[in-house]
Amino acid sequence: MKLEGVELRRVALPLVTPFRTSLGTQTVRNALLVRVATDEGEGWGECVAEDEPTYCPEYLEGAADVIRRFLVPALFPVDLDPAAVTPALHHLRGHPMAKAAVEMAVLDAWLRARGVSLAAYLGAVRRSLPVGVSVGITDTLDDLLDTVDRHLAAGYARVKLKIEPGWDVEPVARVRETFGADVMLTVDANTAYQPGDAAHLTRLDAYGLAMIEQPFAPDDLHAHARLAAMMSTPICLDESITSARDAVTAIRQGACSIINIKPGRVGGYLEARRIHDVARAHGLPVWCGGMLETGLGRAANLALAALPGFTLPGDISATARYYERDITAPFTLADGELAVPAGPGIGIAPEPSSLEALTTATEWIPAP
Ligand code: SMG
Ligand code: MG
Repeated sequence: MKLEGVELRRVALPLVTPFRTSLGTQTVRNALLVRVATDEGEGWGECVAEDEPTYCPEYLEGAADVIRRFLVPALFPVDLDPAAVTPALHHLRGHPMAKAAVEMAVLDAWLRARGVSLAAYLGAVRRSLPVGVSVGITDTLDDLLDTVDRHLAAGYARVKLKIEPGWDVEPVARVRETFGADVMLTVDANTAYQPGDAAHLTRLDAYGLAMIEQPFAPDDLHAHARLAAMMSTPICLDESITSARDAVTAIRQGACSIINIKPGRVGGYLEARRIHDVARAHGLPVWCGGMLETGLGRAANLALAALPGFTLPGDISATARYYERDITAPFTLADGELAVPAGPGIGIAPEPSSLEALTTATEWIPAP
């Protein structure tokens, strides 16, 4: 398959409610879409980098620049198939989210041309999935309880609370006592704690959490391993894991017993599958993380999350939890589950009128 040109498209999707984490507050999702035009048809990818380099070093404008300046030019001469993308970009260091967006678009185009779904290509074993919801930090505990109540009523299988120092034990205790022991509850700190906070974090053991996600800095596996030895609550890593090799290192060091897999963070869906494979070989459950994706990224994440090792509900919520209007048809919960797209490629494409309405800029990168 030959690349004929690439469109970079910025879209702006206002969030239905502000999303506050230990990293900051977001009110709009500015997303970068990558449309590849090839001799076999087109495909769509989504870059999950955010406006600012707070979750990770990448940011949206930087990702657009590296895609335009380095990634796309490196792919023009290549006879493309999905597995050829990462090797062709290997000499360019870092920028996993930019690379993942390009790989996703190539996957979509290549699979579409062959009539194969991403789910089937990756090895999915389920057609629909129970999913979770990530609940931001709220102004008051009452707001938090109202939000959790609404999500449980909608049918979510797991609730994740964002935590930070000063917003941890009390909200967890209140949610647990209000909604009971049966709710699958987790917390995510997005690196907000210091190793010296370990003793404080062990207080969360009293609330039967399914996991605590990324309490410490991404490069501090040692602090996570030490906490794992102190706590009965399983430790899940997100920011720390950027490749299958990282995953093996973290598992060997005892730094985690669960992994949050985000294709963007690890450089694409194929590396994401490798992490799934090594975690499974070590007996670790994994789940699919979320980056407030548009319907494009969510469709692809559902395909990944349908693999057999994804035994925990992911951060793949219904469209209504994020956006009033998405660029694709909405995803809706049916009996607490989201359907895995079954059509060719990622199984969904933007709806032209929504895409136009939400687009803020487009740019065309022609073949030389
Ligand atoms: O897409 O539902 C979603 C958001 C899930 O909480 C979510 N993502 O660390 O896991 C995480 C965060 C990263 C994005 S907010 C900085
Ligand atoms: Mg996380």
